[in-house]
Amino acid sequence: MRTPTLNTPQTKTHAGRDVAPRRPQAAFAGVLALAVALGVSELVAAFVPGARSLLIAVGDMVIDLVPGWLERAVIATFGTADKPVLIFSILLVLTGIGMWAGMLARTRMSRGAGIVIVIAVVGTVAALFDPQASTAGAVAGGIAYAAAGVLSLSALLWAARRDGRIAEEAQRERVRRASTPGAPAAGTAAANRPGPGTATGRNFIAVATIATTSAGLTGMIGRRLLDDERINVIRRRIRIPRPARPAPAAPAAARLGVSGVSGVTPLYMPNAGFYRIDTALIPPQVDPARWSLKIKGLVDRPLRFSYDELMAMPHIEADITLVCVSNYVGGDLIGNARWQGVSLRALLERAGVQQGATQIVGRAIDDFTTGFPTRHALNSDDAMVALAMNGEPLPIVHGFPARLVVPGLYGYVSATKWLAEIELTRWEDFNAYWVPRGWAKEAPVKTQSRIDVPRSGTSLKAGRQPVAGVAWAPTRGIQRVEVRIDNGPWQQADLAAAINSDTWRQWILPWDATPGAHTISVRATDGEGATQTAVRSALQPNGSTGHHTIKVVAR
Ligand SMILES: Nc1nc2c(c(=O)[nH]1)N[C@H]1C(S)=C(S)[C@@H](COP(=O)(O)O)O[C@H]1N2
Ligand SMILES: [Mo]
Repeated sequence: MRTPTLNTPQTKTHAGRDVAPRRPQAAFAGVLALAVALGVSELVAAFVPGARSLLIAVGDMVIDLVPGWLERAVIATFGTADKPVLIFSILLVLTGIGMWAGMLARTRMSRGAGIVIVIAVVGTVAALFDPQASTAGAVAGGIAYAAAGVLSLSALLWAARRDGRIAEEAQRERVRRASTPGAPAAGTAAANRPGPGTATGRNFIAVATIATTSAGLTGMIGRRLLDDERINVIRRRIRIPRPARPAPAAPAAARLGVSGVSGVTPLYMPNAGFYRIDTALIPPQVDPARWSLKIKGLVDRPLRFSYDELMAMPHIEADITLVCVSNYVGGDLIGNARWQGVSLRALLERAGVQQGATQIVGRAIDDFTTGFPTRHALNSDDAMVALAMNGEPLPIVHGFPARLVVPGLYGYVSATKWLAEIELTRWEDFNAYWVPRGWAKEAPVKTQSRIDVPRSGTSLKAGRQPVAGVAWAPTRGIQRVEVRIDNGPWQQADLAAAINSDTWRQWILPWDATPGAHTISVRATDGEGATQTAVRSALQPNGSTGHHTIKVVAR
């Protein structure tokens, strides 16, 4: 029987050939290479002006391309977790692609590299469509991504091959020794059993560790820098001037400061707890020094204001409740705040609104748009370009440095955050972001009421129990709130004093809870005498209707 030794021609040829890495190892290398590339892209996005994080750019593109119904379905399913869900999905897809790239690169490096480059191109194209990116920045980000991905993929596979060769030599060495008398014969299972050398070798572990560390570090550092640190520092230094027209202090009676009524929504929602809804995957980071607000379109004098100019103008202050059209009955996509800024009417008067300018379009830095009838601005003392919210500069997520706030209109048609332009146009000449996605073009906030105490689905002590909550009908005000227990009569609740007709109003009804299960409903009547309908309607196209109804058990 012929004994293979290191000297046989057969093994020489074999030793000369490259040993392909094992499949799982190659797949892992592909995933890791994409991770390194992503980390580098985050870092470039943080340091190169006009560059975008590839992940964010692709995510934003997905949000933009996804049909409106799907976007809403995702928001309905995942709520405000929609963004993490999107990022997670993209990462999942990238993991799959990374495994594929690694497997291809196992036998042909150029194929694996090709896939990395294709991803870089997709990311670059996504960034090029991003109004917040520059061409040079987008391309620089793409090149950095491709280079980092291809380099780390080759390094990882090189290390794996090297480990493979070392393992193979060790194997031959064992086989050679095995051919000595007393050892298992060559070709038997014992001789061919893979030795420890064929497990993931030292070189691969070393390179993979370096790759993992650098992916983690660059990704984390980049993300930290991107995540509003720089702009937040600027923002925190800004001092808000005293408003020329301050809002009157809310009457003490506007708060249900009744002891024992915990869980009632605060009259002013603190900024940190204020709901956030927008299409931006990461909130635009706007440096106020490089920002300006344009007023253009059908105006006599197109204008442009710097941040400092707006801060130096006379400010108004107003309490306005902001509501999202996607707030289902009983939902919490609503908040009340004290806003401060420049009167929208005053700005429009300076620009000179022309005849026929029936629509005001608010365009954001990220190209999101809102649109509403011009009369809402001209008829309102409180509609404004807001610069401050509850006494501080607008938080970044709420539109820093400036946003629109218009009483009585759902946010999606009016409350443009990260405002860049106000354009006057004709009603029929422009449809804002959500309109072609199936939402109403005109969207006044519907009269609604909500039970905050007790919480639905809870059990409580039988006996005296307050039922309390909020009701709103911005611009019309709340005239009456009624509560119905089980199938009893509608009972009138006590109303806290109103701040003004644009804000929500707290209400309370003392209730003698009898033991057992109960259903509690609420309905409000607005300042014009119209009572909320019981008919349940979908969110689309212009906001839900129906009574908020909860179930509790008293023991
Ligand atoms: N730039 C921008 N502004 C935007 C949006 C957006 O997606 N992008 N969403 C609007 C919607 S739908 C609502 S309800 C309000 C929410 O404002 P908030 O996040 O400050 O509560 O912002 C509006 N302004
Ligand atoms: Mo909204």
